[in-house]
Amino acid sequence: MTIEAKVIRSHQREFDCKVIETGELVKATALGNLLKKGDNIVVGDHVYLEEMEQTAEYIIKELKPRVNEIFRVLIRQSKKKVTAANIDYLVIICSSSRPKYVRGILERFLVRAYQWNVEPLVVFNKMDEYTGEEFSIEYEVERLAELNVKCFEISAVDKDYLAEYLDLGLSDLKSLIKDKTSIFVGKSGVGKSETISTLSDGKVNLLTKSVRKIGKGSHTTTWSELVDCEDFYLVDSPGIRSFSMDDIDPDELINYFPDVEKIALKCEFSNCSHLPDNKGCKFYLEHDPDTDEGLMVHSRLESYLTLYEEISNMPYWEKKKKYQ
Ligand SMILES: Nc1nc2c(ncn2[C@@H]2O[C@H](COP(=O)(O)OP(=O)(O)OP(=O)(O)O)[C@@H](O)[C@H]2O)c(=O)[nH]1
Ligand SMILES: [Mg+2]
Ligand SMILES: [Zn+2]
Repeated sequence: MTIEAKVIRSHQREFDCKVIETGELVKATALGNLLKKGDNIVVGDHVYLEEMEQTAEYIIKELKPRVNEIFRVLIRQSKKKVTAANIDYLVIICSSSRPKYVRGILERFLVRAYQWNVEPLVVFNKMDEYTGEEFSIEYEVERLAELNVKCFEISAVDKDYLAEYLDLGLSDLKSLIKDKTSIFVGKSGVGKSETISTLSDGKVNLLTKSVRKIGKGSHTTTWSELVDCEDFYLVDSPGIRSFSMDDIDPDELINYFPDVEKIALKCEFSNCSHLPDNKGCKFYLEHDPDTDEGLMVHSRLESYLTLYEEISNMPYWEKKKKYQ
């Protein structure tokens, strides 16, 4: 008899699995031939287990196809290093006060969401301290309108804070992620731990500073864990938090800006850099100075061009270009 289970922790060939039907936690070993060399079963994977009658041990017989994968590319080996699978949401947390809001970090995580094929959710936290002087939450949300990303306005320290600028608040976030598996990302200090604690009604207080240090200090990118927060699940893994984009091929980057790509595809110039001095480039034809229509995509285009420039100047991609 085979049993379906979800992998919640992995240590080399041994896996902690949660049986879907009963919720029981069991340890299982993967068959050697299940995986291609170098690949691994990761947290979030759905597997089929079989219990060995003599030893009462569980063996992973089969890996269910993945809905999506969280990965980085090991560019020199041209290989994907997968750290988690079957993730429902990438919850990108931004601070609305201190540390100050950095649009570029939000953009980087949006790129990852599209690259990984995971739905992004954007959370503006610390709204109890928002003044509107340093950035406008309405503008930041408006510029993402084409992407149809759900944006939330919350205060992790004040459960009763009601959204004032956006349609969605804490209770909406809570019901959306219920029974789903999410990854929480964002710059240090934006309130990831506080938000997770609030969303779990204080039941989960796991991602403390000391726990996170372990991962950082030992330079391991392999551990990752699925945390059961009762109402929802989250995946914690150090590799996911990195802002660095150096594993992305600059020529692929446009695929991860779907709103910009939509217009870029209409640009009549092949190999257009879409820079403002390119006369006739579709981006600037769209821009109507009277209505300001098209300006929002310009703001996204700007982010795209900045990231494109940054990645292209990474030693690896620079070298690759030279020898093409
Ligand atoms: N005023 C206010 N403070 C908050 C809010 N959310 C978090 N904080 C505070 O901001 C500080 C940082 O919050 P954390 O939850 O530790 O931030 P983090 O994103 O987990 O940071 P790292 O673990 O370093 O990545 C703490 O002192 C929190 O109490 C909020 O909504 N409003
Ligand atoms: Mg934290
Ligand atoms: Zn162009």
